[in-house]
Amino acid sequence: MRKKWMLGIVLGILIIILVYTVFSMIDFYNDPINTDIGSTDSARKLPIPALLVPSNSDANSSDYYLNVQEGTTNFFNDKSTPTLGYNGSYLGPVLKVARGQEVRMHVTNELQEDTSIHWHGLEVEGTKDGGPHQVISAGATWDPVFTINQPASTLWFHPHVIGSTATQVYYGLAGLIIVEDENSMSLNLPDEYGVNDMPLIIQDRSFSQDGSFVYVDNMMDGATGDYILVNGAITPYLEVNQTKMRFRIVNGANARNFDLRLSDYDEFTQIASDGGLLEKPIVSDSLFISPGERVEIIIDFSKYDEGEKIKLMSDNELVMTFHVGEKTVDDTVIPEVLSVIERLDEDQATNVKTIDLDGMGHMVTLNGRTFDMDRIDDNVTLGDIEIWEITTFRSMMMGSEGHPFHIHGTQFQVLDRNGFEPFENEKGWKDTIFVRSGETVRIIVRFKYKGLFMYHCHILEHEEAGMMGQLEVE
Ligand SMILES: [Cu+2]
Repeated sequence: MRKKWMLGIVLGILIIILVYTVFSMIDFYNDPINTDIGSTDSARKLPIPALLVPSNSDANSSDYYLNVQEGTTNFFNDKSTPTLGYNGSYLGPVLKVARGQEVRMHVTNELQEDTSIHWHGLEVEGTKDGGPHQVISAGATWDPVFTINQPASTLWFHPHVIGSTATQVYYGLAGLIIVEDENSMSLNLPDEYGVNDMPLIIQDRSFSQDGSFVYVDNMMDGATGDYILVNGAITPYLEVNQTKMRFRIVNGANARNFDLRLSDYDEFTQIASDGGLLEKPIVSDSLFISPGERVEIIIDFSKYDEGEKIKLMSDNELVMTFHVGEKTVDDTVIPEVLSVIERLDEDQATNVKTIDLDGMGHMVTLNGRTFDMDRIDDNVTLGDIEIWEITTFRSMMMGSEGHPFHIHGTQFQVLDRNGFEPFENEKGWKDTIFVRSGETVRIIVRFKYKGLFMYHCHILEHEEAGMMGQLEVE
């Protein structure tokens, strides 16, 4: 009896290995192009997304228009790629808003399919969140109105519609939100958009011979690509003066983590995490960022000479290159105190919940089950503080490297990682936290807005496969 049981397990494992190998080979033969776009050095200038201009000039209340549209983009000189974008062919403009401002969005879906637009990291009521419950049908317009009421931060927006979030993001739907507040504007940080304050939306994509995207939702662990794109250009370059430059970095990849560093392991300074400025700057020589997460860093180029080329790498892969130019006047500073963060008190938590993230590829579960739109997984009382214990299963054979866990409509704080203090740069506001295989991360969160909200893994293929739940705050 015991032998049969063992034989069953061994056979099971062999079948899994076989399936895995077959799917890996399918990927291999799907052979993306290896167009030589030049040397390992950057080829194209970094595109800087435009600021979205409101249709009225009232500082307290503004109307913003976004069109979700199809287009083509030239990632390579001689090939055009069918893509999606907001008000353009790929990615979208930057929505720059101030705390206290009323925002009246008008989002028109010009696609032939449903979409939605989720404001990732924004603290708003469930009906304004842009999750799967706020579908914008083909041809329709969605007009949510909300008031910005959270600290200065770098947030972003992207589709969140059941069944096509991953592909719509992959084809180009994503954009940045910059929130400013009195504190951020008083600090004299680099904050001139497009001059010394730059967005870097980092993604990876694969292409076929004709230039079109290859979206391979493979059996490995989500859709990854062979090329790294920043703001929609393959490993671009940016000309910088010998000054301090602030970069608002978004991991906009579907599934891939980036381990960022400068070519010579030179130091830079992290000033913000997902939900806003850290309490104090952190000097570092590397930075891990998982899908959905944002960081703000400052690189001081004044230590370099004119003509130097500094590379931003992810492990040993080129992300982009900085071409150092002349010395110019720089009156920006990195203050020792960036913000004051109110600590959520463990003693005030009314509930402790466990979120168990398990599996990889298409076989993923959250608390042992997959997403059901008709099921509310958690009920929360408005204003309550809860502790969520997020665990991931450590697989013996093959498993996910980990899961970037995201909660909609709120920002949280990390209490501990495997019982130890969280990393220094995880001590600020977060809305997405990477939980490595076998880890337990405890977070504390206050639910300040009513409505239905999603929580899920931000590997978009895991989310689509059902690693998502919904909570109702009332
Ligand atoms: Cu996941």
